[in-house]
Amino acid sequence: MGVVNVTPDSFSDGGRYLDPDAAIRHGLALIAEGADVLDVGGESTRPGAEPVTEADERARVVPVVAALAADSTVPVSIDTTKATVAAAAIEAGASVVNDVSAGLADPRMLAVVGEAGVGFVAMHMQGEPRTMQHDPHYDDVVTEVGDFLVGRLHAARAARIAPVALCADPGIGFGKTARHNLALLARLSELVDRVDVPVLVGTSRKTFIGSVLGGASPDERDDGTLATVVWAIDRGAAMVRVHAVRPAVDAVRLWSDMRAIDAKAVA
Ligand code: PMM
Repeated sequence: MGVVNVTPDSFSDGGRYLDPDAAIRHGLALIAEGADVLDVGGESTRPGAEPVTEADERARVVPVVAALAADSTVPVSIDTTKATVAAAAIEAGASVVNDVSAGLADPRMLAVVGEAGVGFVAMHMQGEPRTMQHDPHYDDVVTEVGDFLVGRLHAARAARIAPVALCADPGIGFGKTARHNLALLARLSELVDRVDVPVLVGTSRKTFIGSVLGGASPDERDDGTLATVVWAIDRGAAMVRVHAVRPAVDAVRLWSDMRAIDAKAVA
């Protein structure tokens, strides 16, 4: 899943693709690099981000979703917590709604997705973006994130979202310390086994990678991101959400060939 942020303030690429034409060109470039899904977002969810109005968010994403859905063969996902933005993006051609609040931020979200018959990504977050990094706490992060996701998937099914249209995401960096994120990745197989839907993992350029690497800036985190991409896929993730698509595609291709070869049969 390639990230297309149409925002002035996302932590890793804010402002680069605020112009719709630049965002569309970027999305098409990510497809050429091998993206299987494009995730278009118009509201930054970085820690401390201020909310945007529904009208502003819609104006940012709809032209980009419409152009990418018309010009490309890959599904377009809309990264939003607002049901009206999701509905407008679906109308413009989005076939997946990626909601970092798993349908909790807007009481109409699950119904909009269920009625439209599109895909839904339910992500775990503790708190809300403005304050989520103020001292996040868990007794057992992996169990609690798993409990949350199981509950939200149940709510999604109750809203008539088809079981095959669902995806779950542990929400790396959303109300979690670096150790929480590392624990979620270390025990990712447990989550994959618990939720009976494909798991999406988004580690790309996140702060915990900078922390492990001694303060690397977002632009310096793509190499570290790759280690987490290969790890997540190896532990059963069905999809990874990344900014730099080509290196991730190459790394997963190598992982796949190493895994497939019958080494004992090679002389
Ligand atoms: N991360 C961000 C935004 N949306 N959606 C899902 N499902 N999972 C994520 O990990 C996720 C997301 C924040 O990253 P960005 O600002 O680089 O888009």
